[in-house]
Amino acid sequence: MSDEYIAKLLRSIRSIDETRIMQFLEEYKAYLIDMKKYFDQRGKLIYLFDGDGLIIGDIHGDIATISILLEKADIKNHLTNNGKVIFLGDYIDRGPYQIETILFLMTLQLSHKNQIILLRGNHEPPRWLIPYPHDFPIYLRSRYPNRWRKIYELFLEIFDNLPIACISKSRLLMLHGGISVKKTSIQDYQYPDKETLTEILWNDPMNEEGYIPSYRGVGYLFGPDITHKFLDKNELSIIIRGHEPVNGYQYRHNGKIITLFSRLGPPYMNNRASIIKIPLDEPYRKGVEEIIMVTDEEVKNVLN
Ligand SMILES: [Mn+2]
Repeated sequence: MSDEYIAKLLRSIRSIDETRIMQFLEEYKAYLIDMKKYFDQRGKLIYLFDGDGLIIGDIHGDIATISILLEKADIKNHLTNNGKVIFLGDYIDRGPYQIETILFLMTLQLSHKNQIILLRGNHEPPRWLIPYPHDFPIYLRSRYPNRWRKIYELFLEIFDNLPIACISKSRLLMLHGGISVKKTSIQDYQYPDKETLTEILWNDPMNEEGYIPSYRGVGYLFGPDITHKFLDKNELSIIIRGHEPVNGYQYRHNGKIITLFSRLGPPYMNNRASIIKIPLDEPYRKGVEEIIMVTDEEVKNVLN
């Protein structure tokens, strides 16, 4: 990694060893409970008012690609200029670097408490809805053989306390999967019941009107009519979400949904990964967003 800032953060993860991790996770949990001090947080919903936003889709343990994307976005400068960074969930499961990835993101957040948000993905699961694959506890067990159960337990508590959606002054809605087809008011996202939480973490857009049960076995697929009604009713401009393996990014529902996918490598077939930079405090119109992208070739070249 060329950038000194990222390299320094990555070095600081290594100091979170078996003796330090429990203390680190307790600190992080306390921060989540305190988060109202730093953001306008109402329940599990966060309101953001100013600066540019850098928004990141699924990472699933791909720490190399996310480091390169953050460097490309000049994250150091972005943070100096009061920029915000919103991660859309799915930090773990798949690949050998998932523990490093989530600790890296938590470290980044704790060092910029009023600028960085980690939203919950379906792979940061409630105990009653574990996704497949969920190899995170297996990696914890091999890394921390003596205390992995307690460590996993703490992670699950942390996941339960992560916010699930974020709204900007420009009325962008950021979340992991999709909007609820049953609860049509954004107020219902503040203290979601199990069903609503499931929908937000698992739903996907589809091209047909209406909604149907998802092929994933959990949640729904929702049509452009549902998206347009929801945006109108809640005075929102656009939805930015992750959850689906697209080739970096994809516009859906007449440009009202942007899907971001920010990792590379198997089992997915994409050869580029993207994040987005977008103003949070001026009205959205198509073209204000800047898509920052890397290809698998570029990542290979940096690593070699
Ligand atoms: Mn997902």
